[in-house]
Amino acid sequence: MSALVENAVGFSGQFLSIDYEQRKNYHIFMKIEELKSVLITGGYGFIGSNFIRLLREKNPSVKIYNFDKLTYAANIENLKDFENDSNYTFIRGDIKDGSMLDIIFPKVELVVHFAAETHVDRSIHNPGEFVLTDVYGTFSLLEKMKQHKNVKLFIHISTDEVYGSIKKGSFTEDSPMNPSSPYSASKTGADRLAYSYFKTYELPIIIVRPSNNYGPYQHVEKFIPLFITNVIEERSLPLYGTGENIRDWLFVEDNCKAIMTVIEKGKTGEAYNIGASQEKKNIEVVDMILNYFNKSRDILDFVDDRRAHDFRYSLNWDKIGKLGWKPEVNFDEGLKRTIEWYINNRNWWEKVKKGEFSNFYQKNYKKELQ
Ligand code: NAD
Ligand code: TDX
Repeated sequence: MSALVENAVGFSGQFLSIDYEQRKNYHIFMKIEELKSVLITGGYGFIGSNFIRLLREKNPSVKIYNFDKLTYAANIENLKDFENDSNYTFIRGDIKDGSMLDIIFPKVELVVHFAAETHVDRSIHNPGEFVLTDVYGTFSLLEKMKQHKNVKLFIHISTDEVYGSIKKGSFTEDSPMNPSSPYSASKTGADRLAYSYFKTYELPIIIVRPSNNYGPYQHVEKFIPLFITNVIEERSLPLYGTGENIRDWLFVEDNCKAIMTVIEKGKTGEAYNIGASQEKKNIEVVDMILNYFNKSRDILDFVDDRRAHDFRYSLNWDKIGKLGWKPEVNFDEGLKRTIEWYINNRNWWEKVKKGEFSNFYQKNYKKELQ
C-alpha cells in the first residue's frame, strides 16, 4: 500500500483558466473523457470505489487522486486492481487536515467529495464523529477551494436524508430540509455549507442528493449486504420495527453515472436529486432476498426499531432527468447482481465481519455476531 502513496512532487499539469466571476450559475461543460486530473475523497468506500472504477473505464488516462483516511468503512481491496495503474495515486489523509489537502489541490481540475461517516446507526451511538467529519471535513475542503483557484468544479455528495421522511409524494430540490438523525443533520450542515461557499465566495460547486445506493463493495453494516451475508451464514435477520419503512433503491453504477452527468452538464450553485423510482418496503426487500436463497421468513428477527427511524424517502428527480440521465438497472436485476457479488466475494466480507464490525454488532443489536 505504501508504494501507492505519492510524495506530491513533479506534477506538471496544465489547467484551463476560466474567469472566476463567470463561475456563478455557470455550466462548466467538462467532458468525462477529456478530464485530466481528479481528486476523489473517500475513494476506498462503497460509492467512491465504484465511481473510480467507472471513471477509469470511461477515461483510461485521467490522473486519479484518491484521498482517504481509511476508516473502518474503507477497504483497500475495493481497488486492488489499481495498484499497477500509473495514473492512480492513493493519499492516506484526513479531509479535516488542510495541510494534506494543500498538496493535492494544486494538481487537480475537479474534486468529487464522497468522504463521510455514513451509517445512521453509528451516528446514534457516536454523533461527534459525524459532526467532525461530515461538517468540519467538508468545511476544510471548501476552504481549499477558496485558496486553489485552479480547481474548476467541486461536486459535493449529499443525500436524500437531508429532507427527512415523507408519507406521500416526493421531495424536489427546493423542499425544506428536515433531517432526523445525527448523520442526516450533519450531512445537511455540509450540504448548506457547500451552498454557502457557492453563494458567498462564488465558487463553482454543485450538490447531488442520491437516494439509497446498493450494489457490490457496500459495507456489511448496511441493510442489503447485512441481510444477504447473514442469510449466507445462516444467521437471523435483524429487521427494525415492522419492516414497513420504505426506501428508494438506486443501483450504485446508476448513481455514479448520474454524478458524471452532473459533472458534464450540471450548473454551479444547483442541487440535483438522484432517485431511482424503485421504492420498496424493507420487508419486500427481505422477501426478495429470502426468495433468492429459497428460505422462509422464519429467520427474521424483529428487533427494536431504530431511534427516529425515517419512514419513507422519496425523491422527485425530474431535474437531473432533464440533463439526460435516467437509472438503467431495475431493482430485480440489481438485487440479483448484488446477491451474486456477495456470494462470489465471500473473502471480502468475511474479513470485514470478523473485525471491528463484530463489536459494533454487539453494541447495536445487543447480540453476538460470532
Ligand atoms: P462509505 O462509508 O462506504 O465510505 C466512506 C469513505 O470515506 C471511506 O473510505 C472512509 O475511509 C472515508 N472517510 C471517512 N472519513 C474520512 C476523513 N475524515 N477523511 C478522509 N476520508 C474519510 O460511504 P458511501 O456509502 O460510499 O457514501 C459515500 C458518500 O455518499 C457519503 O458522503 C454519503 O453520505 C453519500 N451517500 C451515500 C448513500 C448510500 O446509500 N450509501 C446514499 C446517498 C448519499
Ligand atoms: O439491521 C438493519 N435492519 C433494518 O431493518 C439495518 C442496518 C437497516 N434496517 C432498515 C433501516 C432502513 O429503513 O433498512 C433500511 C435501510 O437502512 P440502511 O442500510 O442503514 O440505510 P439508511 O438508513 O436508509 O441510509 C442509507 O441511505 C442514505 C445510507 O446508509 C446513507 O449513508 C445514505 O445517505
